[in-house]
Amino acid sequence: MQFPRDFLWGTATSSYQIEGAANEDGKGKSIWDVFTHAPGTVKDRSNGDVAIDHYHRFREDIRLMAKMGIRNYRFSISWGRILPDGTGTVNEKGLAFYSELVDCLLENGIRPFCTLYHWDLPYALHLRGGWLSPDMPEWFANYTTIVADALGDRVKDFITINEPQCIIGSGYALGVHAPGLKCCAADIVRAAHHLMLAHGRAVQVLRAHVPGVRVGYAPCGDPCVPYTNSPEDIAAAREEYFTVHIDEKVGPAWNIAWFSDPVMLGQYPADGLVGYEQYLPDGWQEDLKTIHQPLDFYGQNIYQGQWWRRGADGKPEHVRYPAGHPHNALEWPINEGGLYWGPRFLYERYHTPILITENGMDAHDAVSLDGKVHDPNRQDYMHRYLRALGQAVADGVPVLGYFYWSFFDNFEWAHGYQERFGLVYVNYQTQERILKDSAYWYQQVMATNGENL
Ligand code: IFM
Repeated sequence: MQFPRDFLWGTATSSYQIEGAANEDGKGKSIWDVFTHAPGTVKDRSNGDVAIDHYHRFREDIRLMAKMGIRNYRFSISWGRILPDGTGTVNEKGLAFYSELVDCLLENGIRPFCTLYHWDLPYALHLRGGWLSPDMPEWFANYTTIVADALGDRVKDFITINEPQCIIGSGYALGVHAPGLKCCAADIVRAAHHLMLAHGRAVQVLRAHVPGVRVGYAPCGDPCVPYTNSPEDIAAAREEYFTVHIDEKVGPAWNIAWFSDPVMLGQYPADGLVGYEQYLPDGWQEDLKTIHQPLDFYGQNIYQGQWWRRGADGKPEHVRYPAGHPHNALEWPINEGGLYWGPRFLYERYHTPILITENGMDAHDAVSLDGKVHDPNRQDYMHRYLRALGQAVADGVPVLGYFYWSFFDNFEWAHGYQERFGLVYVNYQTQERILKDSAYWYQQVMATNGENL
């Protein structure tokens, strides 16, 4: 497959999932520190207190990345390491950690991509209302200013918020992620609006404080994949992908258009407004000007895909997977069409270059008798998905890069440590790292710029 010469091959992680050192060097508690210690929140009763101890091992971890040929690395910052109370006094040790991390990446020839928010909200801000508070956009802008001023001389690539749908959907609607709330649709709409306003404020801050910055957003959601390549099915899948269904229980929590149209087009989708305009805070139309900031790339996390076709009644119709359809360890169906149609539909709608900020496969990996970790399913998954992405590129979709989730096995939120997404196996007792077969395979993909796919 042919990928652009400057295609960004990379891997991604997030702070709470790898760092550990939950209570060290002045870090404040995040909502995940509190949530994981409450009974019944995590499947294997684990938490991120130690995780893979990256906080103490980052130098060797980065050397491992460099050895593998990784040239682009997406990490996130723990807001509470820098501002233990979310606002107010800066914890210099927390800032120093990220500054050293960035230096180490650059020394190893790795370009840092910094995500400002990957779910670990300072608990102190949650107690002040969290995403339900209209003050969140300014708290986030203040935090962004501190990060931009500290790292912006070396980091030029920023992602504001990771998976807004998951933050609101899992954390505020279903209550399965921190902070564990089950809000009504009115509060969900309000929290989502504050989140998008926070994104817009962060972009303004980054542009003002970081010369030469490139900035994007990283939403998620399963692409609708046409069941056949007929024009009818393609149109039905596109229509469904961007439709907002009115749901009085979870509101627009999982929707693509609701979370991306305001950011990318400066307007809420009209079909969503029919049900949800009543819940938007006063002044929402004015806020759209702040929410809608020009972006350098549109990031998207894509793992799965759902089949859709044109039904006999003329409406989009969901096509269920047959028995035995392949899926990952979390039961997510494998459908590589998502990495073709997702970028294609998103580019058609938002006219902004696409960056695949996450894609990956989790499995029940284990160390074999030969001491290696053989993960042919992950390799096959990546091969299929990357071929689909290469086809999107060949068909004219500007895709800037691909970040595999995740470099390491790590803490998978409410699922704990049972399922593994990494290219690098981690023994959670000894903290030993072992490159899986897929890591060696991905090394070749990166080295040949995808020509071996
Ligand atoms: O581990 C998560 C990550 O934090 C956000 N995107 C999906 C990944 C796999 O579930």
